[in-house]
Amino acid sequence: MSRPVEGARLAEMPGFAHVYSGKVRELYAPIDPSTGQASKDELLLVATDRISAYDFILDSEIPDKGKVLTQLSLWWFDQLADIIPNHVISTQVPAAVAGRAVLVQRLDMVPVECIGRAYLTGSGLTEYRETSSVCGVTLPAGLQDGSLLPSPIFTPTSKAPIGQHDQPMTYAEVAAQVGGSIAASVRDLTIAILKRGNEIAAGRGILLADTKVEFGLDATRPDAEGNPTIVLADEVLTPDSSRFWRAATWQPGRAQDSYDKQFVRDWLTSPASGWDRSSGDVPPALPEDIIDATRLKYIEAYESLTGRTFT
Ligand code: Q0Z
Repeated sequence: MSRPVEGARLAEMPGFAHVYSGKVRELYAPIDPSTGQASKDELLLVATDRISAYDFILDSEIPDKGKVLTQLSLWWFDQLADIIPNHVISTQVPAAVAGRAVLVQRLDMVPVECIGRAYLTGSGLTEYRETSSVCGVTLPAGLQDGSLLPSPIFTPTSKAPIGQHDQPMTYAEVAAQVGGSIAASVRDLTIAILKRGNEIAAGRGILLADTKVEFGLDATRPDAEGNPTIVLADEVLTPDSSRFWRAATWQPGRAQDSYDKQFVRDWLTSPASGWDRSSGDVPPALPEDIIDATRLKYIEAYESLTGRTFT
């Protein structure tokens, strides 16, 4: 990574204890003023303006990216509310992180990256070319990069430590790890979320090729059989958790342009950047015009999907 995540932490967060740094987000726990102890029930999830490309966190930030993605996630949670409850408690957060943080219910996380794919690309395409299947799901012959799948598939991965790549799992492996009931639920929920996402996005000129969702368990809300309630956690259907493609230029048989990061990728791999992707060197900082154009892409995605103006 091109710089220590530690140095990117957000200062001035009295009343909150830093818990964890992700690649582009930070996790804090509210401190109970009466006991001085970090809460065990709530977390503050903060989206920064950091951006990754080609598996590097770049030195440049994209202004407003954290706000746009947080507001988009919140909008999607509402669109999905009839499918699954979500972890959001409040958007009343410290001024330092206004608009890009949410106070959430701390859950027992299901230790599986739940990936749904509506179109074939990336690691799914690589596995398909080697085995005619993805995560144990057999697919028809003749699919290409970007092909629409006959129906959305569940291709879970095991969570790997930061910096390492997640490993594909079969559905049977998920069931062995979390039990058959939770496995069937997270599989069906992942596909239902991706289907709803695409139903809504299609009318707005955007395809959601695939998405990663995370679920948590709320044992304080048992269902009729005594099973914990499954809750949608983390972010949902954002460009950081999903591949967004422009419907108008979708064309199977070639790599699709990324809706949000294409200017970044094109510049990094152009002679203008002076960067060699295969060198192992960290990528250079982005020029201002690439930063500005990318910021506008995130805002455009938010405004197209939600029909709202980003402020
Ligand atoms: C999410 C992550 C990061 C943001 C843990 N509701 C929840 N309950 C318990 N744990 C989590 C959540 Cl969302 C949880 N992550 C991923 C890391 C910033 C989200 F640094 N990890």
